[in-house]
Amino acid sequence: MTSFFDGIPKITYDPQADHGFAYRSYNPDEMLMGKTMSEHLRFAVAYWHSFAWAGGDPFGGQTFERPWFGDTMDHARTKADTAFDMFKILGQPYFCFHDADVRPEGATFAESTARLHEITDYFGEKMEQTGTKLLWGTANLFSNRRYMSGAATNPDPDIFAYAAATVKECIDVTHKLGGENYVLWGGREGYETLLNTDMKREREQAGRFLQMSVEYARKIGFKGAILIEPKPQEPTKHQYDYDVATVYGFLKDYGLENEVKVNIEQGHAILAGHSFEHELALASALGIFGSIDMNRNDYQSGWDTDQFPNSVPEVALAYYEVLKAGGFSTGGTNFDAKLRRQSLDPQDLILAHIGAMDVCAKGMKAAAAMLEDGRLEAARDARYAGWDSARGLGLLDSNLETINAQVKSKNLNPQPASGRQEMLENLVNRYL
Ligand code: XLS
Ligand code: NI
Ligand code: NI
Repeated sequence: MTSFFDGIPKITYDPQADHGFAYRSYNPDEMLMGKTMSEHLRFAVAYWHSFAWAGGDPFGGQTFERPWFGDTMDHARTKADTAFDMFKILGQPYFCFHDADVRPEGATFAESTARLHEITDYFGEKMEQTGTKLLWGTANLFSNRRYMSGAATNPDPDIFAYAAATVKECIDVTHKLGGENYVLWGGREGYETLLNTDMKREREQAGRFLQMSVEYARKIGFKGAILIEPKPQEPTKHQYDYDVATVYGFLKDYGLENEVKVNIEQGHAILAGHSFEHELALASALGIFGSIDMNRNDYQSGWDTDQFPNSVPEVALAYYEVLKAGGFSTGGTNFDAKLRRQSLDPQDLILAHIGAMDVCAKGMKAAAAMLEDGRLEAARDARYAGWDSARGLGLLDSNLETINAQVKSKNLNPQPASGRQEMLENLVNRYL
């Protein structure tokens, strides 16, 4: 153990604890609908926000002081040691990382790559010792200045090539560590101004880049899911992976709708003008639901503030859609969330995760109760019952002329029925 978390005990389920270092709702072994809570929720810690982010905002730089901040491989190992100490304390099953979070950038591509392989070998040993698994790996194709005009969508083919070469290495290390998914978030795949942008060309580059990534992952036998993470804007003014519907259209265009799924982030859904549950329900309806990033935005500032979840009703509605989609298979609940920049202390990092896991556990239990009760689904089924009748089923195979003749001959005069929204909302509130 490093000394960073000294004095902080291993967190266990203890609803009566008279201190903050206990789970009050998250009992990993508790059974719910035939699975343990740990299997339902599949929690992951995001390496970047917890261990690489220094507390900056647009008006000020670093507020956090961490012994692993620095650009040597020794720093990278101390960072890994501390990260795995935290994983042991929290006992969450998974973590996620980008290449740039875990190794210092080298002077050349070859040096960066060698460092990535070296540190991920070190991860491999630690994963074996602790039992922590990799939910997903990804490449950071947005922080370095070379990516200021995009990675796959860059006007310079050499930058496309550099990004493609980097993704190959990141898929390799994700595969090596038994990662269950590989994520692509198009951080700068979009534009700032149409005045200098050829949108048609950029979209085609992004489509081919994704095809190449899928081809390579399958070629090396990577069995995990490949996920796109939609986001409408930030950092670019307009991003091509705007939301689930846009991503689906893009996947169809490039023949990838059966190969690629989505990693849906709560805050990104809000930025796109949707609710989180809308994005989840749509992904499930389209057959591309993969995984979630469970971090919220500040509703007043309208920005991707990456806060830990703390609203049980919001989380419950999201997990209701996850359960209806059949639950997670390769996916899980990643906390792509960072502390507030005034939360300087080691204990803040632990408390943030404890709170988030408890909120998710409460939300998951409420969602399961809503589903098991069955009244919400029964009301929905009743609303569409006409479509299950012979007449409803026949209608979609008919045509306008036949339908027109039937409406006239039957003298049809349909009457509207109540949608019962308030009744359904009241029902939901009984479980929260
Ligand atoms: C940024 C994204 C990012 C991805 C991984 O807004 O959420 O953190 O999850 O690159
Ligand atoms: Ni985000
Ligand atoms: Ni994210």
